[in-house]
Amino acid sequence: MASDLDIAEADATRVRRHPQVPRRGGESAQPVFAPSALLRFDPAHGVPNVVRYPEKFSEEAFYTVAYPLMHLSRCLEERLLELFRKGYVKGTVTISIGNEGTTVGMSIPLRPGRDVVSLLHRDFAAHLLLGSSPYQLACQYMANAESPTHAREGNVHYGDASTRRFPMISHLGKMLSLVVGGTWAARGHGEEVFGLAVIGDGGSSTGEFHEAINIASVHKVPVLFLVENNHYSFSTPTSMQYNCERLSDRARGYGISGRTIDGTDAWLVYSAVCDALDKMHDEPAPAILECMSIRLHGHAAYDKAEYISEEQLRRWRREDPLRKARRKLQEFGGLSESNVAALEEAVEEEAHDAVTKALAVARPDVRTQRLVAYAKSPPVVLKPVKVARAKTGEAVNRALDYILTNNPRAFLAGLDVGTYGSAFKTCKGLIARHGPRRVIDMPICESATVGFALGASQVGAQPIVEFQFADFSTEAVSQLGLNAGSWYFRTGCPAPILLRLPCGGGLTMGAFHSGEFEGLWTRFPGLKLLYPATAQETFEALVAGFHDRNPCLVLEHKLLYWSKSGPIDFDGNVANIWRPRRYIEGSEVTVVAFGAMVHEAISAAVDCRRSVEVWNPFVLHPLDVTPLVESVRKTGRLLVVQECCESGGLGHTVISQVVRRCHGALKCPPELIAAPDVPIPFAPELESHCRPSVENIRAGIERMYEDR
Ligand SMILES: Cc1ncc(C[n+]2csc(CCOP(=O)(O)OP(=O)(O)O)c2C)c(N)n1
Ligand SMILES: [Mg+2]
Repeated sequence: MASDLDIAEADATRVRRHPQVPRRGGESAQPVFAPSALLRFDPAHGVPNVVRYPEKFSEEAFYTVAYPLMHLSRCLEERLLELFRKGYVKGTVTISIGNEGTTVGMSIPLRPGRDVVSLLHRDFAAHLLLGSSPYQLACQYMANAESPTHAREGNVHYGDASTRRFPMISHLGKMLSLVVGGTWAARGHGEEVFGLAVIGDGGSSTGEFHEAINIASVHKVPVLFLVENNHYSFSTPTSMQYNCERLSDRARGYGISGRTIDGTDAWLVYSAVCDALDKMHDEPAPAILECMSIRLHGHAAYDKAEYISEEQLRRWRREDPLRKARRKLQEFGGLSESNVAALEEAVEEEAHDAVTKALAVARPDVRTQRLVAYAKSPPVVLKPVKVARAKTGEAVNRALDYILTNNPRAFLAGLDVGTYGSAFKTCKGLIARHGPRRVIDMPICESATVGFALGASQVGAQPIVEFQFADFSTEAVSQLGLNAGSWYFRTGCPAPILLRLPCGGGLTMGAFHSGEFEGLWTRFPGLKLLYPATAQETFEALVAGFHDRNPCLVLEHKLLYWSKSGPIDFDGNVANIWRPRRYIEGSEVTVVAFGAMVHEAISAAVDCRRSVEVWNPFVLHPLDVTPLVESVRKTGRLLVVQECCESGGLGHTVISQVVRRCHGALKCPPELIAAPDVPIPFAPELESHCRPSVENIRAGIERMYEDR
């Protein structure tokens, strides 16, 4: 056990002097200043050896770490800009020159691999502080064979998801909710962690900024929302961006604290971040810290910033955080000009070496690069489940209960899924059995809810998200389709999230509560999509989607919830779930249908003078049509039924994929039965006119026998 003396000593060292720092005025008494020791970037461990929270630097020691890093960042970025102009770096280069004070100050306290972080496009130095070497960053910008994203992403779209430094996507604001989810989940697992979510003055206008802060505040998640306010969003001045005095004023509206500081003063930023972490430590809650920063360049390499006056630029140059830090280093460290110059020379050499080494690396080789969108899922065998008869909605409830019972890190989030039991009552009783921490009523914010789930999935949680209606999943197109869908491809880390979409028409709910959207969601590589039609399939789809290591959407047709029932006999073999389903065997016509249309197709087939085979692909994405092709080779006729409008569904894809593989077997052109290309009408007469019916299907089958 530690003695009182040990504890007193430990307290005394909490505010630390860096061992390399010569004391004020003591330059000659110390060994020659050793900058390379301050900038040790070991690729194995990756992070510079600096004091992290809760330990704190003294101001004097702070600059010995901050200044070399700021200088290194600037040297590297200037070099990368030059390489962009020469064609070695592609894409958009948005550099952080002018923002080094904010980005270095904010990231020094954070614990790499522990705190959950999302950085922005002006945070180059923060990557250096949180685990990337100058060489790795140079390779990333050059998109070469050693790029840490395997050259799949470029420049600032970079991080390390495995160490909780989530890589930004272009869509500003979208990363904020991931930090909230990751921090929430890690703390739920008993970890003492904080989140840092960085955003610009422009990005603060996005809906996700509001959604993410709101969730964090409701759930008391200690995330610091740090706004890098550099007065411009590309060319748009802040006067055209918002109408409050300070962006930190918005904190009041969320019931949290907010503060605005000078972001060109690295020590001030560092101290403010440490203060915020202290507060969050005592009482977990988010906060907004607005750092008034500057941009000493155009928005990106191509932008000459002609919209900023010379006078303004002159003022900003006087505020250059690097020059300020240099002065402080000299003032506090008592370093002579030659000491500082030696330090800078060593830093410049470090930057030069990294870039030179990266320039020598080969280009990525298309023959060896495996461009894979999906994470592999190991085979899982689970407890079997047998239920004599269950309604489809009950199958949902049983599957969710089964998942939550057997997976302590699983949680369900959605609108009204708690006490109310969700809009269609499929979640009834789950909150009573599993508690409010695992069955969570979310605010209305579909995009941030998906982001929250994605972030949580990165720290070992197993999220299930219910969209109240599939129609509202359109709110999360960028978050789910672009961010979650490409996550594995970009980061190499799986993103296991189960997403439930109660969908479909027939309930007289009109254009905004009746959609299916299978055509939309199959647009995104990296997502999986299942569409069950029976109680058994529904149970299986949810279990399979949950155990998959990719974001997996399950379409649940609302009409089937309480109108159709059947047995559930799950043998526990998850791998076996991922296959198309055949309901009726036949020899003359292959009918392919999804969701509720399966039941219409079966009715049409049963009472038909032709021998009809009915299939459901079940896994709509990625689609494997092999069994359908075999069926069409046998029957020579293909008819696809989809509930949604002709141009919005998957029918054309099924037809094209099948026909491309067996067109020689076809006895007549394939048929597609779909709703007309109009929004789903409200009145029952109009809706049922649009929805494909048993009669439509039967007529479609007969058309295939007509002499055309
Ligand atoms: C949602 C979205 N719309 C448009 C863009 C294009 N874009 C990239 S950076 C940028 C300006 C961002 O301004 P700000 O948030 O203030 O950050 P700064 O560039 O000033 O650091 C814009 C409009 C984007 N990335 N995301
Ligand atoms: Mg800005």
